[in-house]
Amino acid sequence: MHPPSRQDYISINFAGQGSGSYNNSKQWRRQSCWRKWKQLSRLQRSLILILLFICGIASYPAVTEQLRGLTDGDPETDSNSVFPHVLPEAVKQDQPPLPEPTSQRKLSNRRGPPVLQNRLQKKENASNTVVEDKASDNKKEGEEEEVISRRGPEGPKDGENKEGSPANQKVQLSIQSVANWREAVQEAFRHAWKGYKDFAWGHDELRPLSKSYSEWFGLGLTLIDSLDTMWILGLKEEFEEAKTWVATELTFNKNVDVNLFESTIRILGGLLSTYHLTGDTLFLDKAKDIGSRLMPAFNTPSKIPYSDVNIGKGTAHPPRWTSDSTVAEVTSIQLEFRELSRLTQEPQYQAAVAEVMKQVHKLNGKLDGLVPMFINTNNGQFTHQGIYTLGARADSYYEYLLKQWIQGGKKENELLEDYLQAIEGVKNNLLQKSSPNGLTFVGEVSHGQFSPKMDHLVCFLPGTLALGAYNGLPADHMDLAKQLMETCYQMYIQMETGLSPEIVHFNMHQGSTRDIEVKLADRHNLLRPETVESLFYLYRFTKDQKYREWGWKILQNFNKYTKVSSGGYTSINNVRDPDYPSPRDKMESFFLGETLKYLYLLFSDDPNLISLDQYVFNTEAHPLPIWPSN
Ligand code: DMJ
Repeated sequence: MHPPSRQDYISINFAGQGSGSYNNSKQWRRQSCWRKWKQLSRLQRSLILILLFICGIASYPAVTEQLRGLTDGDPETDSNSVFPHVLPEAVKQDQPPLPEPTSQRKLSNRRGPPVLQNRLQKKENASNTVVEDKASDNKKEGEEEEVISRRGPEGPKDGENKEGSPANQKVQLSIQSVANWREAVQEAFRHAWKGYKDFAWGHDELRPLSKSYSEWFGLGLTLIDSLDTMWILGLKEEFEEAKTWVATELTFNKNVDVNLFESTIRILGGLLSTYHLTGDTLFLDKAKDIGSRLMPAFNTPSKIPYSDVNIGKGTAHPPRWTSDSTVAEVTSIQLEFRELSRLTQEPQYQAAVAEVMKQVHKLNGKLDGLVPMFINTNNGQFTHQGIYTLGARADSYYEYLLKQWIQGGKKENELLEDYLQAIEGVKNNLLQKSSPNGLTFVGEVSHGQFSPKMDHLVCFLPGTLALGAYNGLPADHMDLAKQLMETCYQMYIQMETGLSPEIVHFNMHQGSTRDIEVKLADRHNLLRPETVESLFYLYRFTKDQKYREWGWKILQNFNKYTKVSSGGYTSINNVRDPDYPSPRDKMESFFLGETLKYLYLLFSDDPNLISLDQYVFNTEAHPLPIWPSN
């Protein structure tokens, strides 16, 4: 194993050692120039000023042309301006190609105090209008050709951009920019894959700094999670070598405990979707193998599954300290097991997961359709009641209500009822606005008390709401989706690294100076996908280019602060310190399975590349087919 080396991080600030002296010497130089200037006669000073003025006019076009070639013109994406750290040369070369600069891009990229942003944007919006902002009107994907937004000749329309919020800003992008962004995602994937291949091949997760790996289940988790991403991104060579590993090395006949939920969404989901995309039965055979080995988890007194299964021994158990399972875990394995039954024509998989939904549907202890976080595997009742969140331990329950309904052809009414009721529950109990800028956010309720805490995990919700609205659910779900999307983006862009922390707290009292606070323990970023996932849905349904722009900013920030030069990306501990974000030395499998896949699809111009009329994504971004109606 190689020890971690500082040069491995893209984000290390070598200037940190001497930043004080850099500032001092600059100040000293400024003072001495001023003294010399004061010693000149008035005539000398006037002559110098006139000369400078003439030189400035003469060189203006050349200078601007030159700058265009060097930077995208955005102080934030220009790595040495806002974040004054020094990047190692080798790492700089790893940066993806920069897109064509456009005036609108520059406007939308501005960070800084939200109040100031709003003021600036109000002014800018008054003079720059881009017309295309197609709201969701339940058009089928691909029915209308995508229009890249263009500046309208007629100027601003009535009602456009009145609020001046970043959410209402219109963005124009060139086709070339977006093509470059797709390439940048492919490049990021290749870079991540290189690290995995060089140091973690066949293991669960890459540890990019120590150039080693970590095992969770010992099943090549990253490789399996990445299969369909490689297929979608068109990385054929990489896909073929991974497929060879699956064919020759992957075995589930192992004496290992795996988590039912994690192995279902990542392994079973990954194999099923790869089977559908490729038609290669290798993946279906492997999916059947892991699916049947997970079934002992359902042998409990209540039929609510245990959290852990030994896939070699065929035994299952709850965690050592409790007989409870997590609600999100037992209710977010349904898409995969239902699909396995459909493909194999063996009903036991679907029956097992349907039983869980049936029981949860009937349970007492919900708050307006919102579920607690734990359920007991002996008596099938909710436990530790009183906490209601859309974050960890409950999140994908809501997502899978909607997605099962879509998967099954919108016939299963109980799923729809539970979903609609839960969204009303969110609106009535968890939705608030922050101060001073009125960002809409989803908080939590703990024993009757509202807490303005929001996990990054909750950022799946804008995408899910938008998907529901696209499938005919109330239009106000789309309005809420747009508001929450803005909030999730602000969770990134208001941080010094431009990357979201794991958890934020919103200010609600009048007189607050900033909307978002982050506690010390919550400052990490695990390369999670939820925000870019939602950006993908919002873009697909609205065709508003700003969502792509936001995704591009996020990808750039991942590249700036989490990319490891020898290969791979790393989770970081501190999104508030651009000089030393404190890498964690771990690349989660969902970075390849989800984050990069959603980014690529966000930048794709082909609505038929995983059409949302044909596929529904599981909670690990593995697309599964919507069942044909008969
Ligand atoms: C993934 O495993 C899935 O997206 C899951 O639903 C939530 N946690 C991670 C990503 O954040």
